[in-house]
Amino acid sequence: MGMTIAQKIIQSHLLSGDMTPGSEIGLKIDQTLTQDATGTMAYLEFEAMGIDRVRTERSVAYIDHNTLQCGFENADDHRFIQSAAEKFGVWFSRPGNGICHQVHLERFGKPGKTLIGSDSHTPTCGGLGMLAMGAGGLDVAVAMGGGAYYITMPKMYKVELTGSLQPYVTAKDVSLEILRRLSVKGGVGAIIEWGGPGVKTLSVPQRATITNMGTELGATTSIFPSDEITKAFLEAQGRGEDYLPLESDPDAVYDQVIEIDLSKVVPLAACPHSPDNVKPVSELSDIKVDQVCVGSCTNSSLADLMMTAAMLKGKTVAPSVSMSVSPGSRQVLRMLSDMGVLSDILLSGARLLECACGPCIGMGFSPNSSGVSLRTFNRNFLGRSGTADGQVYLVSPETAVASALTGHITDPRTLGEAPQITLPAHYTVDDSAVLAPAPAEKAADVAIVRGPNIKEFPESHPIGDVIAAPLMLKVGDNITTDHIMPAGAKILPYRSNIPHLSQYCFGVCDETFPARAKAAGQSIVVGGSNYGQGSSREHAALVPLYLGVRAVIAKSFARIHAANLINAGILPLTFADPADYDRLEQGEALEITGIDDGLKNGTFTLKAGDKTIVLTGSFTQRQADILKAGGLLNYTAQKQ
Ligand code: MIC
Ligand code: SF4
Repeated sequence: MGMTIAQKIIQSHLLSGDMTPGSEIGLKIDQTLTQDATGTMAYLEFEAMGIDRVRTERSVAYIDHNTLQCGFENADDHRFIQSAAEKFGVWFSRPGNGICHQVHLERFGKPGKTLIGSDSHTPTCGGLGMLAMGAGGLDVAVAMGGGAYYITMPKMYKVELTGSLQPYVTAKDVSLEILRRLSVKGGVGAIIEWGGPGVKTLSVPQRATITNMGTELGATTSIFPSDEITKAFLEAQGRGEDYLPLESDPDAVYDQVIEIDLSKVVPLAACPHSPDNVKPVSELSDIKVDQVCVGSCTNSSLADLMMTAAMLKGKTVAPSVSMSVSPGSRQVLRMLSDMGVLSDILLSGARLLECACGPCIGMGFSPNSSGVSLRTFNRNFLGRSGTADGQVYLVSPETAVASALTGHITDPRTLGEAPQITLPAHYTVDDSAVLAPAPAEKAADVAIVRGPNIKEFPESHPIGDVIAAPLMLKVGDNITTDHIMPAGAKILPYRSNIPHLSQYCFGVCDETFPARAKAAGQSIVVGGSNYGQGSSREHAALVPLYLGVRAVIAKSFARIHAANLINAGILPLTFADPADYDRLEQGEALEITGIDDGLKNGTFTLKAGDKTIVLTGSFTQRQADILKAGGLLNYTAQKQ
């Protein structure tokens, strides 16, 4: 039987397991990336594992999230990561060099290789034909040490593209179209492969926008073939030698095939507060816009910003709109400047922000009270912008600029002819902001610089046969990691200080949770379906662990979060009958019994008063051993 692109890469990297969907496989990881908001923890974990140097082909540490330095905390973390990278053999991308996914795509991603990153949008490099996945920091630390990365063998979905995009319709609209069709749960347990004749009409940056936003479908990852367009991109980046052609076999079998005719896609917007709440832009034209932000790892490539500049040229942003532009990398910024088009952005009244995540993660540029913000980003979860009642819409750069000019949501096709963008044959390459690690023989001399904001890990406990604890919080469907552990400029500086972070845990749902959980000592959280969607942040497991959460019971879990819970030693269980969710009430005393047997046979018993409820959880021997050891760090230490 023929193979899909992903199956080919998996097969060539398989360290354990068999490739039957649903079973656990261990993969050899060629490259890793970290960013600063998750990286501090990842390098502390790597250090705790006692390994001297990374054993990957390439590991890169980026500083791109926590770049507002309103105190010593972020600056200290940057220094910590820089020194850890130097010592452990990791390349260090300095603050200001750009967003991890954009820079990795430009400079390091390679077709046919595996990449994991402590950031959920790591699939961006799938645009180059790489098997790239988001993971918790601890999983990245293990992979840096040469250990396997374990996932459940995914199903294979194919999106068959035909036709080509109409003027002013973009790869972002394609991402929104698939979110409209499949929802934020539609890709769970699957790898989404993009193919068909329409693929040849999409550049690598366009493909990367699509694989980036595949994360919002809950997919394990998304991937494009590696073809002559990939080759041209790599050559233009001065690294033609990294090219490897890759395509699926003609008789490859997919579990689901979705067809999209690119010529029928229209400008779309994801309305508040979910990336799958998608409507045509043309139906939203009554909505007044207060803020417009162009940037983020989804839409900050040179092509995106050349289009932004061309549309702004000679015009001014409407007086009622505040607009920002954040280039994805220093390469993008430099080339805009060298081409002379940066001034078209500046003269329009847009504010130029640094090459970083910025407003996407609430790191500045929050909207006004109840303000409508149009963003070219990938997530519009409630409160993520930093303004609790901000109304965030996700759109393409073209729709964003058209709306910035008119002051209301505007279909760019109403502006007349679209500017033609011609990408340069060569990108200007300057890797001087990526610092090489110390050579192995000098590594011992490098001292790790640690600031006072770095606090100890929360203590995890081996799972026993019974967990008896109150139901401390009951939440609904699609709870994101931004609900569990919010981000934003005020909280992000404390990513290496779990006790401090804990005050904000579940703050979006119930501000009283941290104090109640701490007072109770031990507790259980109950959620609906797709619990923990969104970010890869392991803080959404480590902070509940610190507050005494011993188990989470949900209708279903998002992939990375479930792995993070197990790694932290928290038991993630699902309802055998989802209707039982309605039988539980916040505050009641719960007892999960038969855990020892359940870890083997997948069935657990929950008692709540006189109710008996069946819970399920299928754990591999490895996962059961991690839970029994009290988390992955303890398990790894015990194995050494
Ligand atoms: C995000 O987009 O939510 C983040 C911030 O990049 C996260 C990582 C984090 O929480 O640090 C992600 O996507 O994994
Ligand atoms: Fe940064 Fe936003 Fe991309 Fe996350 S989604 S990596 S915060 S730009």
